[in-house]
Amino acid sequence: MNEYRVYGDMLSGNCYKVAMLLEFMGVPYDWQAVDVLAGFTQSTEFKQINANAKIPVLEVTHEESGDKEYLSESNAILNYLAEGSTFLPASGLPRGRVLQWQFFEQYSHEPYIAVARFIKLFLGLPAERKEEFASKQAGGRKALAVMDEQLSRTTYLVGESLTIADISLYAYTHVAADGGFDLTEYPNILAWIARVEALPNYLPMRARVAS
Ligand SMILES: N[C@@H](CCC(=O)N[C@@H](CS)C(=O)NCC(=O)O)C(=O)O
Repeated sequence: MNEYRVYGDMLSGNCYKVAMLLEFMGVPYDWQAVDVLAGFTQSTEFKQINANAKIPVLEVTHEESGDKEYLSESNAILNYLAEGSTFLPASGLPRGRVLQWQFFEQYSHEPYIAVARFIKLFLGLPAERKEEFASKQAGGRKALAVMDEQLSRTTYLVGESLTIADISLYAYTHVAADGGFDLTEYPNILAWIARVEALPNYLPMRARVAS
């Protein structure tokens, strides 16, 4: 079996997605904590494994050769790891819909909800970023409404069982309050969050964060 190491920060939803999937799949992995605020992602050393200087990065050590390869972009990592499992439909429209939600997450959800959360929670809402924080609210609410509508019709985002589409969107949605969003306006999202959290091997975001 290949060996996996994840370079990440558990408070980053993009990194947490990867840990969440590995736990759901019961696949062993090593977690390498990276401190973004301390600037490690910008180091020459780190840029050798991701020229784009961002976490998460998955390190894959091949069983036979011992060679190491690296994969970045959280949703690409989820697709690679979930291949052949119940978390990724094998083909056709269900597979297309997983990708639909993952592209939605990166373009219409994360740039609003994750960025608002970063400005408020990590930077403490400094005066010079208050306008930017406010500008994220409408887009974030629109994304949540789109999800809530889908979840009024299906148990999970793509049908009746959990896929990596849910993992991609759960990561920042369940902590959207950190970015100033009121999830009580979205009852179907709240019910979906409770369903995800009741699944076997569910890993809470704060599981590996020192208190
Ligand atoms: N599209 C990327 C986004 C990754 C990303 O923005 N990572 C942040 C942490 S959440 C990061 O590493 N920031 C460090 C930096 O930009 O210097 C993904 O989904 O993996």
